[in-house]
Amino acid sequence: MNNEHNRRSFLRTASLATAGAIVLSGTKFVLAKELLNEGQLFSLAPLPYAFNALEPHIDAMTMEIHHDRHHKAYVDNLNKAVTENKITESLLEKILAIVSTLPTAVRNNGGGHYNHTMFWQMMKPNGGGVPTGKVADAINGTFGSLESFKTKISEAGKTRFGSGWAWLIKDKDGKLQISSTPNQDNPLMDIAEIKGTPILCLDVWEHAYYLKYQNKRADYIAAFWNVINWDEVSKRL
Ligand code: MN3
Repeated sequence: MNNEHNRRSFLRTASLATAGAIVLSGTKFVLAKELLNEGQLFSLAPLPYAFNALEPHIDAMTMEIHHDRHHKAYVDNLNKAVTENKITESLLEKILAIVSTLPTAVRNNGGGHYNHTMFWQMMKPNGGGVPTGKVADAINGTFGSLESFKTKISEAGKTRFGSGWAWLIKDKDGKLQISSTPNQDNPLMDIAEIKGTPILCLDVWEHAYYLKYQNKRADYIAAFWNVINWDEVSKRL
């Protein structure tokens, strides 16, 4: 399938979508620019806590570079890609669901923006500890114990070759599953091997840990459990 074929398929999808949900055509570039002027493109939210708030587990310099440079670059490049490709859909989830029909820049940077926005929420100062209530019940019910669950997510992160993410997702049958994705792919994408709603995510790119942990990804993953935000996991469950 060539790009032109993919583009035509996408246009058909677009025309079937709810009016105004997706606008993509050669004549709609002006609309994309209008949205840009109105500030309707994607934006980088501030980190919800101070850069040093996760010390000593995740260091301040890593957090600052990770948020202000890496995440910002995904947002800037996503905006460039949606403008160049005349995509005015503002719901990132909808874009990710048809990402196989779109240019690679949308996949990489749309995923990068979605994943990092979620990842900042996955951690909090004085996080960690053990989950209670429905999270504890769901984890114990599916994985047997918290320790077994943590081991499985950690393995998914440790064994992801190169760069990527580990996930806890809820699949279409409501079943919890652990998966991992390469690069900035995520379980909302139509190209994902295992699809579902993201409940928990863990960034295992080197930029997430190299300054403090160098090549010791396992140590970084162990530290993540000391800052995990179980309230956020609960909200997403
Ligand atoms: Mn990252």
